[in-house]
Amino acid sequence: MSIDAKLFCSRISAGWLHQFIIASRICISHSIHCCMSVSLSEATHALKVESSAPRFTTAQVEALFELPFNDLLFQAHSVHRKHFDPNELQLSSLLSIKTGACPEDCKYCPQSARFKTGLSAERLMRIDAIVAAAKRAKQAGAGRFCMGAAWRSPKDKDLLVVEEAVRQVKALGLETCATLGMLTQVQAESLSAAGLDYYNHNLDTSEDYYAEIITTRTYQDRLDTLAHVRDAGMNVCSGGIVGMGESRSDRAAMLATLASLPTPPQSVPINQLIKVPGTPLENEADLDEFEFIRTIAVARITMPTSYVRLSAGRETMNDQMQAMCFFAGANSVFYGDELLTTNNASVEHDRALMANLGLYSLQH
Ligand code: SAM
Ligand code: DTB
Ligand code: SF4
Repeated sequence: MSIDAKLFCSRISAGWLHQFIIASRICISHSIHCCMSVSLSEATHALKVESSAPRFTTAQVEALFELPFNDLLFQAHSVHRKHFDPNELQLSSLLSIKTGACPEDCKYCPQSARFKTGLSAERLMRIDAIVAAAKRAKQAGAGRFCMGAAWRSPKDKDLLVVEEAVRQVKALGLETCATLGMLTQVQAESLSAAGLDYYNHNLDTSEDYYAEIITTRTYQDRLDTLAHVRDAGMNVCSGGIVGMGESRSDRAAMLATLASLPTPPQSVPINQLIKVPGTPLENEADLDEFEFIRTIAVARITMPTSYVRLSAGRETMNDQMQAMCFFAGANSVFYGDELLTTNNASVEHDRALMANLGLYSLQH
């Protein structure tokens, strides 16, 4: 090919790319507009909008990922400022109330009984011990307390214990959250009646990549649990894990699915895989840091009124990386020295980081 022909081709493709970016911006801002008008009408009229058309297609979300980094961050931060105080962080503390020996085969999870991770299994904690931990979390500055159990789904007798814990934790003035596995509609209603504010149940990845990660329950099972939680009137906390070997298209598909739920989740945790020795994903390659920040930014744009939580993985992220995630629209973190069974960024470090960045905690 002659030099002129090469130049011609590169101009055509550069021009095409430019047109594509402009077209996708129009299309994306249209989607955002639709998405926000649905959310606003929901907030104002408390109506449930059950739309069959997805708010975002995977292709639209992929187009966001493809934007030049600065354009993506600018757009995400603008959306963020429109809906939130950009210097406010929601702080949630985690407690593993029942640890290990889980029958499921989630390849990332140190608590699956199928992998030798050296974790010692523990029974469901006593209510007084759970409440004591919640008091410490509140003292340290948390606004929400999230109780996690390594169950496929809770037994009804265990649910009674969790419900009493929810009542007592709530009485301390904390918001409550639980993540206990799959729920039936009746179980979701029972937790809601006990006063549970949020239920966490992650999609974890795209529908297509899901079978690479978990075989003991289906994607539809997860969507069904989210529907039960939503229908029981609780807030949904649902997100996923990145860095499990999935493609950008998988990350886009997961966010498109979350953003297109009948109501987008009120809270969206984005976890970076913690590579726990003994799990099948222990040697997974690191995800590029810019790609992680892009994922946060795209979550913010596609779910403008949701809290986006910079979740697992902060222990190994430097302050600059976390600051970029906050700029990109993350406005919630897990706060406390531990996650469920692994270390989190320490409270001491987080206090210093928040002071350094001028961030303050959301007053619930
Ligand atoms: N057993 C319940 C379930 O699976 O729904 C609740 C607890 S489970 C540990 C909650 C979530 O923690 C998982 O859905 C996953 O997103 C996240 N998680 C578990 N192990 C992780 C890891 N190694 N790295 C990042 N996130 C992880
Ligand atoms: C979520 O999305 N991440 C949290 C919470 N929801 C339950 C759990 C992270 C777990 C990290 C591995 C561990 O500590 O066991
Ligand atoms: Fe069990 Fe939950 Fe871990 Fe899966 S993620 S193995 S269901 S504790």
